Amino acid sequence: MADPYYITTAIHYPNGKPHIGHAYEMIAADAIARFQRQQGRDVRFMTGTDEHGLKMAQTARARDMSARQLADEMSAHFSDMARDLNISYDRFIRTSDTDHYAASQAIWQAMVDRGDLYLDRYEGWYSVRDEAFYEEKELSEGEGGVKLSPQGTPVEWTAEETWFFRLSNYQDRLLELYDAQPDFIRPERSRNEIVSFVKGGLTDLSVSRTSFDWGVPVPGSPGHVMYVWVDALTNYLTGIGYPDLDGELARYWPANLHLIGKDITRFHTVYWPAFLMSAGIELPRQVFAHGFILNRGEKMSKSTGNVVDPIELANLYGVDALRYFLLREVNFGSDGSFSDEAIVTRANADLANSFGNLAQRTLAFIAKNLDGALPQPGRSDPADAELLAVVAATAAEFRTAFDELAIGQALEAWMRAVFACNQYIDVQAPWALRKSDPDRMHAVLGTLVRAIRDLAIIIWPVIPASAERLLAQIDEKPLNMAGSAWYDVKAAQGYRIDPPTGVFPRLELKDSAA
Ligand code: ME8
Repeated sequence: MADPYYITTAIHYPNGKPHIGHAYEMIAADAIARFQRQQGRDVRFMTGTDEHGLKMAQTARARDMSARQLADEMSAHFSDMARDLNISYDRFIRTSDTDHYAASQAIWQAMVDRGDLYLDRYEGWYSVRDEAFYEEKELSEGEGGVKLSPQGTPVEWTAEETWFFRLSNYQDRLLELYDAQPDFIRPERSRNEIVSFVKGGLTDLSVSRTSFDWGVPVPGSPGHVMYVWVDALTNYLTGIGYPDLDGELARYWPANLHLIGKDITRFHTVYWPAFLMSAGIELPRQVFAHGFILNRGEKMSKSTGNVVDPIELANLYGVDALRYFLLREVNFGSDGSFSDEAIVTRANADLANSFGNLAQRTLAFIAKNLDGALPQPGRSDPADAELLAVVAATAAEFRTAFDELAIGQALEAWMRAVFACNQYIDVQAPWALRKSDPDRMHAVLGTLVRAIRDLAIIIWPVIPASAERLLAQIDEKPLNMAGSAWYDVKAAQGYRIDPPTGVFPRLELKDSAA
């Protein structure tokens, strides 16, 4: 049976509509999930919405609706977006799902059984926007003397009786973990930040609230709901059947990858492993913190009014142009910026003018001049084998880079092979060979069809719909990794290429802000 691979995104707060940062995270995770499926892994891919907590409760109150109504309304925007962006998740989890309550209460009970939870009075700083507690020493002063969290959000003084988790007991074990498993936190910047945070000492964590009731009830403690991050993190277990340890959990846990944004690294690499250690559950293999997407270099916020609707961008330029742009242009793990111009320029240069043009020229030529029949072996030249060797080397480089989550590097390698094909077609000029040397023309076109097929399969995880459309023109599928046999089978079947319609339209600049 295929090797399992479990990948998750963060679950997103549905207190408003999704923004491009949410889209980016889903797209990156989807590309990784598809890549792993292509490698033959049995992939389980989960995304969803994080619906409890004070932020949701307050937003709902301001809109004069219940938190559940708000969650229902907004969560649908996230699942719609996932569908529109072609996100191939296996489960879209909502933390208001019934099975999630059972899972959260089970992990809570396991932490109680370990002796890690106790009741005490909490007094300290809380940021509703981050749903996070902070220590005085972490705060800075904003305009008008307002205290701000390290994320720049306002904090308020909070005092209530709550349950505490003995996080302070886990400092040594966490440092051992980071040491023994250097890949547990990636990239390096996040790892360093977390190691120094934990070295600085850990205080116990307040893990329940009594001032509102929109959350998972604490078992046996009326009036307390769990701190939203306790139940939120548990979603990764709910999705594979916890507390049942024998079913899907036995197969898919530990998760191979939690993909998250850099602002929530602490929750995933300090709190989450500590909760799991306490509950006696294995730890995920890796947490990767991607960077932030900026709008023309600026942080997006409702108050600045520069928040862009990802669906609008996808409608303007196409889902695959957006997917390709985000994964090609943003160095994975660092921040990156987008603008309408940058999307159009990148999609036109790489997809329309390079890969699209290559495929269109080749397939249209075959449809017209060979009546669509796949080219015969013809008279070969070392240049043919050289080109196919470049493509094969690219496939290998792409695989290695993608496996390492060096996604931008993988796409650069792919692009280099596309260039090599374009150079080949220009030098070999099959259109000039039609009359002068048809035998050679066959060999050139046959080489190109094979190269195009391989390049479309390689790029499929990133631009699945376009790659599938292109592959359909040569009767091929993205999950068929068996290389050259395909060509001979199709040729023997007498397969004919229809006059192709272009898969990558040339984009014109529009204005998503308009
Ligand atoms: O943090 N660019 O939810 P969230 C890139 N519910 N990524 C961004 C981004 C941006 N501009 N803005 C946000 C939460 N993100 C919690 C997670 S997980 C158990 C609970 C990322 O809706 C952010 O870093 O605020 C996070 O990974 C995800 O989007 C959801 O953010």
